[in-house]
Order: sequence, then C-alpha cells, then structure tokens
Amino acid sequence: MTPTLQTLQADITQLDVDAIVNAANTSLMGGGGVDGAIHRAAGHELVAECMTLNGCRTGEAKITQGYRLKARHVIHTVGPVWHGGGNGEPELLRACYQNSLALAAEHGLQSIAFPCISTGVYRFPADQAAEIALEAVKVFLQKPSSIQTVIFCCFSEADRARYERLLSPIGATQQSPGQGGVAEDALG
Ligand code: AR6
Repeated sequence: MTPTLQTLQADITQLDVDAIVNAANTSLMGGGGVDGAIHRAAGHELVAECMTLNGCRTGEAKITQGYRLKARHVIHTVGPVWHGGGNGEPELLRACYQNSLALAAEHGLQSIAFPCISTGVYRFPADQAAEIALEAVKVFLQKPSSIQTVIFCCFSEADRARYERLLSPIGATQQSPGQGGVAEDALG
C-alpha cells in the first residue's frame, strides 16, 4: 500500500492516530506552545514518564505512551533554535523528522502526525521548515515501513496553505478547516 501524506488544520492533541509528535525542548519536562498543549491534554502521567527518559538532544526523538490523548503514543523531538541557518539548523530539523519516523516504524506504528516543528518559539522560517519537513518525510517513505499515513498538522491557516502548496504537485490528500473527523475517516 502506498503511504499517504495529508495536511490538516487542527489541534494536534485531538487527533486519533498512533503517534503525535511533540516539538519539545531538551529537558522533555514540558513548556509552552504545542508542548504545553500536549502535556495538558495527556495529563500528569506524561511528565512522569518523560522524567525517566533523561532528556533528548536536539534532532533526536523519544517515545512515550499517549495517556489521556486519543493518540496511542507521543514522539518527543527537539527542533533546533533558529540562529540564522549557519549552525546546522536545517540538518537538525531534518533529523527530527527522520528520527521520529524511524522510532514510529521501530514500534510498528502506522499513522503519525507532525506539528510544524521549530517554527514557533524557536523561530525557524516557516517556508524553509515546511520544505525540509516534506522532503524528509518523502525520503523516509521511499523505503517500506509500517507507516501508512503521515499528517502535517498545522495550527494556522497560513501553515496549512503553505503545506498544501508544497504537497499539491505530488497529489497528496488535502483537508480544509471545518472538515472535522476527516482525518479519522481517512485513517479508518
Ligand atoms: N496543535 C498543533 N500545532 C500547534 C499547537 C497545537 N495544539 N499549538 C501550537 N502549535 P512551538 P517550537 C504550533 O512554539 O518552535 C515549547 O515551549 C505552532 O503554531 O510549540 O519547536 C517547547 O517546550 C507552531 O507552528 O514549538 C520548546 O521550549 C508549531 O506548533 C519550544 O517551545 C511549533 O511551535 C519549542 O519551540
């Protein structure tokens, strides 16, 4: 079966997928943005499991249970802070996507949703980040794995439109705001 790429404008904490990816920091102890939202929605058991993981380096990924989330797992990855692009930021961002997908595949997961890693507090330019994200996912999916569905879960309409523009040439499934539940339908 050919894996599908989808773009969705949604709160990632609401998605019914095997794993949602968290744009965390190296402590894995929670924070603001999507990290804070995931920890709030998952409940205090999540931070308790995170405390056992000894943090996470930039570009790497670690997996936990999803606890009160609909998602069965959370894959925590740490994006680079943008310092102008000459400090390995593109490579580190690519590694976040590669390592998150590899971890999901190691666990036999089929569906995974990513937020726009590093593009909030960490200030990575959104256009470049989306290009890197899409390229990394496409390269990963060229080899057979358990992964059947990858969702780019955008919080803003601007991000959703950005991913749609990039995805259009490869015929990806695209979802609009207000089509709640479509992702779940698509994932069966
Ligand atoms: N669902 C989906 N996307 C979201 C949600 C949500 N509920 N909330 C925010 N976003 P950011 P970073 C989007 O700042 O830049 C934290 O404090 C948001 O619009 O969450 O990687 C961590 O602890 C943006 O597009 O992550 C770290 O210290 C994207 O998520 C630091 O921020 C990423 O924005 C990580 O910064």
